[in-house]
Amino acid sequence: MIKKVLVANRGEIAVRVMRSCREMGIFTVGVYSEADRNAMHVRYSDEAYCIGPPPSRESYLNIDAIIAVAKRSGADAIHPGYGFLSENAAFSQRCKDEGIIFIGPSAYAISTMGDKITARKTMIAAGVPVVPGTTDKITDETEAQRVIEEIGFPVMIKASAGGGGKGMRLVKRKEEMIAGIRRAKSEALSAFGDDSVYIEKYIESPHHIEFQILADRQGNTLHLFERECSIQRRHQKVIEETPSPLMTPELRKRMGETAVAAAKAVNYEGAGTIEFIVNDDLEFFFLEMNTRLQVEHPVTERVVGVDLVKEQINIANGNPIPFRQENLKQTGHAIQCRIYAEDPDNNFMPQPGVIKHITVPLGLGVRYDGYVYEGYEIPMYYDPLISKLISWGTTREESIARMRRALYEYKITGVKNSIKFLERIMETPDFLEGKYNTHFIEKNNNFLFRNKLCGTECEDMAIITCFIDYLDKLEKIQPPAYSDELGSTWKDFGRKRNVLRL
Ligand code: MV4
Repeated sequence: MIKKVLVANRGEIAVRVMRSCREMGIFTVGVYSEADRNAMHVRYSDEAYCIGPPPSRESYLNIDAIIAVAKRSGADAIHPGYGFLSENAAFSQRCKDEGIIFIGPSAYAISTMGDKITARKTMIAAGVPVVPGTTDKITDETEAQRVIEEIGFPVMIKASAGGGGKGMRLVKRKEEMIAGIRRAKSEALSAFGDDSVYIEKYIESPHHIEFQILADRQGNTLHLFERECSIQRRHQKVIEETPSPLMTPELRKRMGETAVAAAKAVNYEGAGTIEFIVNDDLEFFFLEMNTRLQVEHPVTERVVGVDLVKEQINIANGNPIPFRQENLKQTGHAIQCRIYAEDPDNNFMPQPGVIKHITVPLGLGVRYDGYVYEGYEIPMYYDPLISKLISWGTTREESIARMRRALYEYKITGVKNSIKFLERIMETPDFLEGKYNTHFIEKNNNFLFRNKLCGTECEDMAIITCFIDYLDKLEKIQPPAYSDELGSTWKDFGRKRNVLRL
Protein backbone atom coordinates (compact mmCIF):
# COMPACT_ATOMS: atom_id res chain seq x y z
CA MET A 1 0.00 0.00 0.00
CA ILE A 2 1.34 3.37 -1.06
CA LYS A 3 1.79 5.63 1.98
CA LYS A 4 4.10 8.31 0.62
CA VAL A 5 4.32 9.64 -2.94
CA LEU A 6 7.21 11.63 -4.37
CA VAL A 7 5.87 14.02 -7.01
CA ALA A 8 8.62 14.43 -9.61
CA ASN A 9 7.22 17.63 -11.09
CA ARG A 10 6.46 21.30 -10.45
CA GLY A 11 3.76 23.88 -11.13
CA GLU A 12 0.03 23.25 -11.25
CA ILE A 13 0.30 19.51 -11.96
CA ALA A 14 2.48 18.88 -8.89
CA VAL A 15 -0.14 20.63 -6.74
CA ARG A 16 -2.96 18.76 -8.56
CA VAL A 17 -1.37 15.37 -7.81
CA MET A 18 -0.66 16.29 -4.17
CA ARG A 19 -4.29 17.32 -3.67
CA SER A 20 -5.51 13.81 -4.52
CA CYS A 21 -2.81 12.33 -2.30
CA ARG A 22 -4.03 14.47 0.60
CA GLU A 23 -7.60 13.30 0.07
CA MET A 24 -6.37 9.71 0.09
CA GLY A 25 -4.35 10.17 3.31
CA ILE A 26 -1.07 9.72 1.44
CA PHE A 27 1.99 11.78 2.44
CA THR A 28 3.71 13.79 -0.29
CA VAL A 29 7.34 14.55 -1.04
CA GLY A 30 8.12 17.54 -3.24
CA VAL A 31 11.31 18.02 -5.24
CA TYR A 32 12.41 21.40 -6.51
CA SER A 33 15.12 23.18 -8.44
CA GLU A 34 16.99 26.19 -7.10
CA ALA A 35 14.60 28.39 -9.12
CA ASP A 36 11.59 26.89 -7.33
CA ARG A 37 12.38 27.41 -3.62
CA ASN A 38 9.26 29.57 -3.27
CA ALA A 39 7.03 27.45 -5.50
CA MET A 40 3.57 26.36 -4.38
CA HIS A 41 4.29 22.61 -4.70
CA VAL A 42 7.12 23.01 -2.18
CA ARG A 43 4.74 24.69 0.29
CA TYR A 44 1.94 22.20 -0.33
CA SER A 45 4.02 19.04 0.08
CA ASP A 46 4.59 17.45 3.49
CA GLU A 47 8.35 17.60 2.89
CA ALA A 48 10.46 18.90 0.02
CA TYR A 49 14.04 18.53 -1.21
CA CYS A 50 16.16 20.58 -3.60
CA ILE A 51 17.40 18.42 -6.48
CA GLY A 52 19.63 20.81 -8.39
CA PRO A 53 20.14 24.00 -10.40
CA PRO A 54 17.32 25.67 -12.39
CA PRO A 55 17.82 24.01 -15.82
CA SER A 56 15.51 20.95 -16.08
CA ARG A 57 18.41 18.73 -17.23
CA GLU A 58 20.06 19.24 -13.85
CA SER A 59 16.95 19.01 -11.65
CA TYR A 60 13.53 17.78 -12.82
CA LEU A 61 15.20 15.44 -15.34
CA ASN A 62 17.91 14.30 -12.92
CA ILE A 63 16.93 10.66 -12.35
CA ASP A 64 19.70 9.91 -9.84
CA ALA A 65 18.81 12.91 -7.67
CA ILE A 66 15.09 12.06 -7.69
CA ILE A 67 15.69 8.39 -6.83
CA ALA A 68 18.04 9.49 -4.03
CA VAL A 69 15.31 11.73 -2.56
CA ALA A 70 12.74 8.92 -2.82
CA LYS A 71 15.06 6.63 -0.82
CA ARG A 72 16.02 9.23 1.74
CA SER A 73 12.41 10.29 2.37
CA GLY A 74 11.05 6.75 2.35
CA ALA A 75 8.61 7.41 -0.52
CA ASP A 76 7.19 4.15 -1.81
CA ALA A 77 5.96 5.57 -5.12
CA ILE A 78 6.77 8.31 -7.66
CA HIS A 79 4.19 10.24 -9.67
CA PRO A 80 5.82 11.89 -12.70
CA GLY A 81 3.00 14.32 -13.66
CA TYR A 82 3.23 15.36 -17.33
CA GLY A 83 6.32 16.47 -19.28
CA PHE A 84 9.77 16.00 -17.66
CA LEU A 85 10.26 12.25 -16.88
CA SER A 86 6.64 11.19 -17.41
CA GLU A 87 7.29 9.38 -20.70
CA ASN A 88 10.82 8.25 -20.01
CA ALA A 89 10.99 4.45 -20.26
CA ALA A 90 14.39 4.34 -18.50
CA PHE A 91 12.90 6.20 -15.52
CA SER A 92 9.94 3.81 -15.26
CA GLN A 93 12.41 0.87 -15.35
CA ARG A 94 14.79 2.49 -12.85
CA CYS A 95 11.94 2.97 -10.34
CA LYS A 96 11.01 -0.69 -10.72
CA ASP A 97 14.63 -1.82 -10.30
CA GLU A 98 14.94 0.31 -7.15
CA GLY A 99 11.76 -1.16 -5.67
CA ILE A 100 9.83 2.10 -6.01
CA ILE A 101 6.34 2.07 -7.57
CA PHE A 102 6.21 4.15 -10.75
CA ILE A 103 2.69 5.60 -10.98
CA GLY A 104 2.40 5.02 -14.72
CA PRO A 105 2.89 2.36 -17.37
CA SER A 106 5.75 -0.13 -17.80
CA ALA A 107 8.97 0.77 -19.60
CA TYR A 108 7.78 -1.59 -22.35
CA ALA A 109 4.50 0.32 -22.95
CA ILE A 110 6.30 3.68 -22.87
CA SER A 111 9.03 2.69 -25.32
CA THR A 112 6.68 0.85 -27.69
CA MET A 113 4.40 3.87 -27.95
CA GLY A 114 7.34 6.31 -27.83
CA ASP A 115 8.81 4.88 -31.02
CA LYS A 116 6.20 5.93 -33.56
CA ILE A 117 7.13 3.28 -36.18
CA THR A 118 6.90 0.50 -33.58
CA ALA A 119 3.62 2.01 -32.37
CA ARG A 120 2.22 2.02 -35.93
CA LYS A 121 3.22 -1.61 -36.46
CA THR A 122 1.73 -2.64 -33.11
CA MET A 123 -1.52 -0.84 -33.93
CA ILE A 124 -1.78 -2.42 -37.38
CA ALA A 125 -1.30 -5.86 -35.79
CA ALA A 126 -4.07 -5.03 -33.28
CA GLY A 127 -6.49 -4.02 -36.05
CA VAL A 128 -6.40 -0.33 -35.10
CA PRO A 129 -6.71 1.96 -38.17
CA VAL A 130 -3.58 4.07 -38.81
CA VAL A 131 -3.09 6.84 -41.37
CA PRO A 132 -2.25 5.21 -44.76
CA GLY A 133 1.53 5.16 -45.20
CA THR A 134 4.68 3.17 -44.62
CA THR A 135 4.98 0.41 -42.05
CA ASP A 136 8.77 0.31 -41.86
CA LYS A 137 11.30 3.09 -41.71
CA ILE A 138 12.47 4.64 -44.97
CA THR A 139 15.83 3.24 -45.97
CA ASP A 140 15.63 3.23 -49.73
CA GLU A 141 14.69 6.44 -51.56
CA THR A 142 13.32 4.75 -54.71
CA GLU A 143 11.17 2.48 -52.55
CA ALA A 144 9.93 5.61 -50.68
CA GLN A 145 9.05 7.28 -54.01
CA ARG A 146 7.06 4.23 -55.03
CA VAL A 147 5.09 4.21 -51.73
CA ILE A 148 4.42 7.95 -51.90
CA GLU A 149 3.13 7.76 -55.46
CA GLU A 150 0.87 4.92 -54.36
CA ILE A 151 -0.69 6.86 -51.46
CA GLY A 152 -0.67 10.19 -53.35
CA PHE A 153 0.41 13.73 -52.46
CA PRO A 154 0.55 15.56 -50.14
CA VAL A 155 2.35 13.40 -47.57
CA MET A 156 3.83 13.92 -44.11
CA ILE A 157 7.30 12.65 -43.33
CA LYS A 158 7.54 12.03 -39.60
CA ALA A 159 10.42 11.13 -37.32
CA SER A 160 9.93 7.84 -35.50
CA ALA A 161 11.46 9.38 -32.38
CA GLY A 162 9.27 12.51 -32.71
CA GLY A 163 5.68 13.03 -31.65
CA GLY A 164 3.49 15.86 -30.47
CA GLY A 165 4.22 17.74 -33.68
CA LYS A 166 8.00 17.49 -33.37
CA GLY A 167 9.97 16.22 -36.36
CA MET A 168 7.26 16.46 -39.03
CA ARG A 169 7.65 17.67 -42.62
CA LEU A 170 4.94 18.24 -45.22
CA VAL A 171 5.74 17.29 -48.81
CA LYS A 172 3.27 18.69 -51.33
CA ARG A 173 4.75 17.77 -54.70
CA LYS A 174 6.86 15.08 -56.28
CA GLU A 175 9.70 17.54 -56.95
CA GLU A 176 10.08 18.22 -53.21
CA MET A 177 10.09 14.57 -52.26
CA ILE A 178 13.75 13.51 -52.28
CA ALA A 179 14.91 16.75 -50.65
CA GLY A 180 12.06 16.41 -48.12
CA ILE A 181 13.06 12.91 -47.10
CA ARG A 182 16.73 13.89 -46.76
CA ARG A 183 15.95 16.97 -44.69
CA ALA A 184 13.52 15.06 -42.48
CA LYS A 185 16.19 12.43 -41.81
CA SER A 186 18.94 14.90 -41.02
CA GLU A 187 16.62 16.94 -38.78
CA ALA A 188 15.52 13.79 -36.96
CA LEU A 189 19.15 12.77 -36.47
CA SER A 190 20.15 16.10 -34.93
CA ALA A 191 16.97 16.45 -32.81
CA PHE A 192 16.59 12.88 -31.53
CA GLY A 193 19.83 11.10 -32.42
CA ASP A 194 17.80 8.73 -34.63
CA ASP A 195 17.23 9.32 -38.34
CA SER A 196 14.34 6.85 -38.72
CA VAL A 197 11.44 8.44 -40.57
CA TYR A 198 8.14 7.13 -41.95
CA ILE A 199 5.55 8.42 -44.37
CA GLU A 200 1.86 9.12 -43.86
CA LYS A 201 -0.78 10.50 -46.18
CA TYR A 202 -1.45 14.13 -45.22
CA ILE A 203 -4.92 14.63 -43.75
CA GLU A 204 -5.98 18.10 -44.96
CA SER A 205 -8.32 19.61 -42.33
CA PRO A 206 -8.12 17.25 -39.42
CA HIS A 207 -9.77 17.18 -36.04
CA HIS A 208 -7.68 16.07 -33.09
CA ILE A 209 -9.81 13.87 -30.88
CA GLU A 210 -8.32 11.78 -28.10
CA PHE A 211 -9.74 9.11 -25.80
CA GLN A 212 -8.90 8.77 -22.11
CA ILE A 213 -8.01 5.24 -21.07
CA LEU A 214 -7.71 3.51 -17.70
CA ALA A 215 -6.27 0.02 -17.41
CA ASP A 216 -5.58 -2.11 -14.34
CA ARG A 217 -3.34 -5.12 -13.64
CA GLN A 218 -6.36 -7.44 -13.60
CA GLY A 219 -6.85 -6.86 -17.33
CA ASN A 220 -9.73 -4.38 -17.18
CA THR A 221 -9.22 -1.70 -19.82
CA LEU A 222 -11.84 0.96 -20.28
CA HIS A 223 -12.23 4.36 -21.89
CA LEU A 224 -13.59 7.57 -20.35
CA PHE A 225 -14.78 9.02 -23.64
CA GLU A 226 -13.22 11.72 -25.79
CA ARG A 227 -11.65 15.15 -25.60
CA GLU A 228 -11.77 17.52 -28.55
CA CYS A 229 -8.34 19.17 -28.77
CA SER A 230 -8.35 20.74 -32.24
CA ILE A 231 -7.78 24.31 -31.04
CA GLN A 232 -4.01 24.41 -31.04
CA ARG A 233 -1.21 26.83 -31.77
CA ARG A 234 2.11 25.42 -32.92
CA HIS A 235 1.13 22.01 -31.50
CA GLN A 236 0.30 23.59 -28.13
CA LYS A 237 -3.31 22.97 -27.17
CA VAL A 238 -5.15 26.14 -26.17
CA ILE A 239 -8.69 24.93 -25.48
CA GLU A 240 -10.02 21.41 -24.88
CA GLU A 241 -13.61 20.32 -24.48
CA THR A 242 -15.72 17.23 -23.94
CA PRO A 243 -17.97 15.99 -25.48
CA SER A 244 -16.59 16.82 -28.93
CA PRO A 245 -19.07 18.84 -31.04
CA LEU A 246 -18.13 16.53 -33.94
CA MET A 247 -19.01 13.28 -32.18
CA THR A 248 -22.00 11.00 -32.71
CA PRO A 249 -22.95 8.17 -30.31
CA GLU A 250 -22.09 5.61 -32.98
CA LEU A 251 -18.66 7.13 -33.75
CA ARG A 252 -17.94 7.46 -30.02
CA LYS A 253 -18.64 3.79 -29.48
CA ARG A 254 -16.39 2.69 -32.35
CA MET A 255 -13.54 5.06 -31.42
CA GLY A 256 -13.82 4.10 -27.73
CA GLU A 257 -13.57 0.40 -28.54
CA THR A 258 -10.62 1.08 -30.86
CA ALA A 259 -8.86 3.07 -28.11
CA VAL A 260 -9.32 0.17 -25.67
CA ALA A 261 -7.88 -2.24 -28.26
CA ALA A 262 -4.89 0.08 -28.77
CA ALA A 263 -4.14 0.18 -25.03
CA LYS A 264 -4.54 -3.59 -24.69
CA ALA A 265 -2.05 -4.15 -27.51
CA VAL A 266 0.76 -2.88 -25.25
CA ASN A 267 -0.57 -4.42 -22.00
CA TYR A 268 -1.18 -0.90 -20.81
CA GLU A 269 -1.48 -0.13 -17.11
CA GLY A 270 -2.63 3.15 -15.58
CA ALA A 271 -4.03 6.27 -17.26
CA GLY A 272 -3.25 6.94 -20.90
CA THR A 273 -4.55 8.71 -23.97
CA ILE A 274 -5.08 7.53 -27.52
CA GLU A 275 -4.82 10.39 -30.01
CA PHE A 276 -6.82 10.14 -33.21
CA ILE A 277 -6.86 12.28 -36.28
CA VAL A 278 -10.37 12.55 -37.75
CA ASN A 279 -11.10 13.79 -41.29
CA ASP A 280 -14.20 15.57 -42.59
CA ASP A 281 -15.76 12.22 -43.58
CA LEU A 282 -15.46 11.18 -39.90
CA GLU A 283 -12.86 8.54 -40.75
CA PHE A 284 -10.49 8.21 -37.81
CA PHE A 285 -6.87 7.07 -37.60
CA PHE A 286 -4.54 6.35 -34.67
CA LEU A 287 -1.91 9.07 -34.41
CA GLU A 288 -0.03 8.37 -31.20
CA MET A 289 -0.49 7.33 -27.60
CA ASN A 290 0.40 9.56 -24.67
CA THR A 291 1.53 7.28 -21.86
CA ARG A 292 0.90 9.81 -19.07
CA LEU A 293 -1.72 11.93 -17.32
CA GLN A 294 -2.44 14.83 -19.66
CA VAL A 295 -2.76 18.58 -19.14
CA GLU A 296 -6.39 18.43 -20.30
CA HIS A 297 -7.45 15.56 -17.97
CA PRO A 298 -9.77 17.81 -15.85
CA VAL A 299 -12.50 18.09 -18.53
CA THR A 300 -12.85 14.29 -18.48
CA GLU A 301 -12.86 14.26 -14.67
CA ARG A 302 -15.69 16.79 -14.58
CA VAL A 303 -17.94 15.17 -17.19
CA VAL A 304 -17.31 11.52 -16.25
CA GLY A 305 -17.04 12.12 -12.48
CA VAL A 306 -13.74 10.31 -11.92
CA ASP A 307 -10.59 11.51 -10.11
CA LEU A 308 -7.96 10.28 -12.58
CA VAL A 309 -5.02 10.75 -10.20
CA LYS A 310 -6.83 8.75 -7.52
CA GLU A 311 -7.45 5.96 -10.06
CA GLN A 312 -3.79 6.07 -11.15
CA ILE A 313 -2.70 5.54 -7.54
CA ASN A 314 -5.36 2.88 -7.02
CA ILE A 315 -4.11 0.97 -10.07
CA ALA A 316 -0.44 1.42 -9.04
CA ASN A 317 -1.42 -0.17 -5.72
CA GLY A 318 -2.51 -3.25 -7.68
CA ASN A 319 -6.23 -2.71 -7.08
CA PRO A 320 -8.88 -3.23 -9.77
CA ILE A 321 -10.69 -0.22 -11.27
CA PRO A 322 -13.81 0.15 -9.04
CA PHE A 323 -16.25 0.68 -11.96
CA ARG A 324 -17.04 -0.82 -15.34
CA GLN A 325 -17.47 0.61 -18.83
CA GLU A 326 -21.27 0.28 -18.54
CA ASN A 327 -21.25 2.44 -15.36
CA LEU A 328 -19.61 5.36 -17.13
CA LYS A 329 -21.48 8.17 -18.83
CA GLN A 330 -20.85 11.74 -19.84
CA THR A 331 -22.86 14.31 -17.87
CA GLY A 332 -23.02 17.83 -19.27
CA HIS A 333 -20.18 19.63 -20.99
CA ALA A 334 -16.75 20.83 -19.84
CA ILE A 335 -14.26 23.25 -21.39
CA GLN A 336 -10.68 23.94 -20.33
CA CYS A 337 -8.72 27.09 -21.10
CA ARG A 338 -4.96 27.17 -20.58
CA ILE A 339 -3.80 30.52 -19.23
CA TYR A 340 -0.18 31.25 -20.10
CA ALA A 341 2.22 34.01 -19.08
CA GLU A 342 2.73 35.05 -22.69
CA ASP A 343 1.93 38.02 -24.93
CA PRO A 344 -0.65 37.19 -27.63
CA ASP A 345 0.05 40.57 -29.26
CA ASN A 346 3.74 39.78 -29.59
CA ASN A 347 3.76 36.31 -31.16
CA PHE A 348 2.92 34.67 -27.80
CA MET A 349 6.34 35.54 -26.39
CA PRO A 350 6.77 34.00 -22.91
CA GLN A 351 6.48 36.59 -20.12
CA PRO A 352 8.22 35.36 -16.98
CA GLY A 353 7.90 37.81 -14.09
CA VAL A 354 6.26 38.66 -10.77
CA ILE A 355 2.50 38.25 -10.25
CA LYS A 356 1.46 41.60 -8.75
CA HIS A 357 -2.22 40.93 -8.34
CA ILE A 358 -4.39 37.90 -9.02
CA THR A 359 -8.16 37.49 -8.63
CA VAL A 360 -9.18 33.89 -9.22
CA PRO A 361 -12.66 33.09 -10.56
CA LEU A 362 -14.81 30.73 -8.49
CA GLY A 363 -18.51 29.97 -8.26
CA LEU A 364 -20.83 27.28 -9.58
CA GLY A 365 -19.35 25.06 -12.28
CA VAL A 366 -15.84 26.53 -12.20
CA ARG A 367 -12.62 24.64 -11.43
CA TYR A 368 -9.31 26.38 -11.11
CA ASP A 369 -6.03 24.42 -11.28
CA GLY A 370 -3.20 26.80 -10.59
CA TYR A 371 -0.15 27.35 -8.43
CA VAL A 372 0.84 31.04 -8.52
CA TYR A 373 0.22 33.63 -5.79
CA GLU A 374 0.74 37.39 -5.39
CA GLY A 375 4.44 38.16 -5.23
CA TYR A 376 5.39 34.86 -6.90
CA GLU A 377 7.86 35.10 -9.74
CA ILE A 378 7.19 32.84 -12.73
CA PRO A 379 10.66 31.52 -13.54
CA MET A 380 12.04 31.69 -17.08
CA TYR A 381 13.29 28.12 -17.07
CA TYR A 382 10.03 26.21 -17.50
CA ASP A 383 6.72 26.16 -19.35
CA PRO A 384 4.96 29.51 -18.71
CA LEU A 385 1.56 27.95 -17.90
CA ILE A 386 -0.08 29.96 -15.10
CA SER A 387 -3.24 27.95 -14.61
CA LYS A 388 -6.04 25.95 -16.17
CA LEU A 389 -9.60 27.15 -15.93
CA ILE A 390 -12.33 24.54 -16.35
CA SER A 391 -16.01 25.32 -16.76
CA TRP A 392 -18.90 22.87 -16.61
CA GLY A 393 -22.48 23.28 -17.76
CA THR A 394 -25.46 21.05 -18.46
CA THR A 395 -25.14 22.05 -22.13
CA ARG A 396 -22.26 23.29 -24.31
CA GLU A 397 -23.90 26.73 -24.38
CA GLU A 398 -24.02 26.94 -20.59
CA SER A 399 -20.42 25.74 -20.33
CA ILE A 400 -19.31 28.48 -22.77
CA ALA A 401 -21.32 31.18 -20.94
CA ARG A 402 -19.78 30.07 -17.67
CA MET A 403 -16.25 30.12 -19.14
CA ARG A 404 -16.87 33.65 -20.41
CA ARG A 405 -18.06 34.70 -16.94
CA ALA A 406 -15.03 33.06 -15.31
CA LEU A 407 -12.57 34.67 -17.75
CA TYR A 408 -14.27 38.03 -17.09
CA GLU A 409 -13.71 37.61 -13.35
CA TYR A 410 -10.11 36.44 -13.77
CA LYS A 411 -7.62 39.30 -13.23
CA ILE A 412 -3.85 39.06 -13.35
CA THR A 413 -1.49 42.01 -13.27
CA GLY A 414 2.29 41.92 -13.33
CA VAL A 415 2.72 39.55 -16.26
CA LYS A 416 1.10 39.68 -19.70
CA ASN A 417 -1.17 36.71 -20.19
CA SER A 418 -3.60 35.02 -22.56
CA ILE A 419 -6.91 35.74 -20.73
CA LYS A 420 -8.11 38.33 -23.27
CA PHE A 421 -7.17 36.07 -26.18
CA LEU A 422 -9.17 33.20 -24.64
CA GLU A 423 -12.17 35.52 -24.14
CA ARG A 424 -11.94 36.33 -27.84
CA ILE A 425 -11.99 32.64 -28.79
CA MET A 426 -15.09 32.24 -26.59
CA GLU A 427 -16.92 34.74 -28.82
CA THR A 428 -15.69 33.51 -32.21
CA PRO A 429 -18.67 32.33 -34.35
CA ASP A 430 -16.88 29.14 -35.51
CA PHE A 431 -16.25 28.21 -31.88
CA LEU A 432 -19.79 29.04 -30.77
CA GLU A 433 -21.16 26.85 -33.58
CA GLY A 434 -18.71 24.06 -32.70
CA LYS A 435 -17.48 24.11 -36.29
CA TYR A 436 -13.74 24.04 -36.12
CA ASN A 437 -10.69 21.90 -36.90
CA THR A 438 -6.94 22.22 -36.30
CA HIS A 439 -6.83 25.33 -38.55
CA PHE A 440 -9.15 27.30 -36.20
CA ILE A 441 -6.65 29.90 -34.99
CA GLU A 442 -5.13 30.72 -38.41
CA LYS A 443 -8.60 30.72 -40.03
CA ASN A 444 -9.95 33.18 -37.44
CA ASN A 445 -6.76 35.23 -37.23
CA ASN A 446 -8.39 38.56 -38.17
CA PHE A 447 -11.20 38.16 -35.68
CA LEU A 448 -8.90 36.99 -32.87
CA PHE A 449 -6.24 39.65 -33.27
CA ARG A 450 -8.07 42.78 -34.43
CA ASN A 451 -7.89 45.88 -32.18
CA LYS A 452 -4.52 44.77 -30.93
CA LEU A 453 -3.79 47.91 -28.96
CA CYS A 454 -7.30 48.49 -27.66
CA GLY A 455 -7.07 45.45 -25.40
CA THR A 456 -4.11 46.71 -23.38
CA GLU A 457 -5.16 50.38 -23.46
CA CYS A 458 -8.59 49.52 -22.09
CA GLU A 459 -6.99 47.38 -19.42
CA ASP A 460 -4.56 50.12 -18.39
CA MET A 461 -7.50 52.57 -18.23
CA ALA A 462 -9.47 50.14 -16.07
CA ILE A 463 -6.56 49.76 -13.65
CA ILE A 464 -6.20 53.56 -13.34
CA THR A 465 -9.94 53.93 -12.81
CA CYS A 466 -9.87 51.29 -10.08
CA PHE A 467 -7.02 53.08 -8.39
CA ILE A 468 -8.86 56.43 -8.46
CA ASP A 469 -11.83 54.68 -6.95
CA TYR A 470 -9.59 53.21 -4.28
CA LEU A 471 -8.11 56.62 -3.43
CA ASP A 472 -11.63 57.96 -3.33
CA LYS A 473 -12.55 55.42 -0.66
CA LEU A 474 -9.42 56.25 1.36
CA GLU A 475 -10.28 59.94 1.26
CA LYS A 476 -13.70 59.26 2.71
CA ILE A 477 -12.10 57.62 5.72
CA GLN A 478 -9.33 60.19 6.08
CA PRO A 479 -9.73 63.72 4.70
CA PRO A 480 -6.97 64.60 2.21
CA ALA A 481 -3.87 66.05 3.79
CA TYR A 482 -2.66 67.72 0.60
CA SER A 483 -3.36 71.32 -0.36
CA ASP A 484 -5.48 72.20 -3.39
CA GLU A 485 -2.38 73.31 -5.32
CA LEU A 486 -0.70 69.90 -5.09
CA GLY A 487 -1.53 66.56 -6.66
CA SER A 488 -0.99 64.49 -9.77
CA THR A 489 -3.25 64.51 -12.82
CA TRP A 490 -5.36 61.70 -11.59
CA LYS A 491 -5.63 63.00 -8.04
CA ASP A 492 -7.09 66.13 -9.66
CA PHE A 493 -9.48 63.90 -11.56
CA GLY A 494 -10.41 62.20 -8.30
CA ARG A 495 -11.02 65.57 -6.62
CA LYS A 496 -13.23 66.72 -9.46
CA ARG A 497 -15.35 63.63 -8.98
CA ASN A 498 -15.69 64.48 -5.29
CA VAL A 499 -16.72 68.01 -6.14
CA LEU A 500 -19.32 66.81 -8.64
CA ARG A 501 -20.85 64.47 -6.11
CA LEU A 502 -21.31 67.38 -3.67
C1 MV4 B 1 -0.75 14.81 -39.17
C2 MV4 B 1 -1.50 15.82 -39.80
C3 MV4 B 1 -2.00 15.57 -41.04
N1 MV4 B 1 -1.76 14.38 -41.64
N2 MV4 B 1 -0.54 13.64 -39.82
C4 MV4 B 1 0.50 17.25 -35.23
C5 MV4 B 1 0.74 16.72 -33.86
C6 MV4 B 1 1.09 15.30 -34.02
N3 MV4 B 1 0.50 14.52 -32.99
C7 MV4 B 1 0.59 14.94 -35.38
N4 MV4 B 1 0.15 16.14 -36.04
C8 MV4 B 1 -0.41 16.10 -37.27
N5 MV4 B 1 -0.23 14.94 -37.95
C9 MV4 B 1 -1.04 13.46 -41.02
N6 MV4 B 1 -0.81 12.30 -41.64
C10 MV4 B 1 -1.70 17.01 -39.12
C11 MV4 B 1 -1.14 17.16 -37.86
C12 MV4 B 1 -1.39 18.43 -37.27
C13 MV4 B 1 -2.17 18.55 -36.12
C14 MV4 B 1 -2.72 17.44 -35.49
C15 MV4 B 1 -3.48 17.58 -34.34
C16 MV4 B 1 -3.72 18.85 -33.84
C17 MV4 B 1 -3.18 19.95 -34.45
C18 MV4 B 1 -2.40 19.82 -35.59
C19 MV4 B 1 -1.89 20.96 -36.19
C20 MV4 B 1 -1.12 20.83 -37.31
C21 MV4 B 1 -0.85 19.56 -37.85
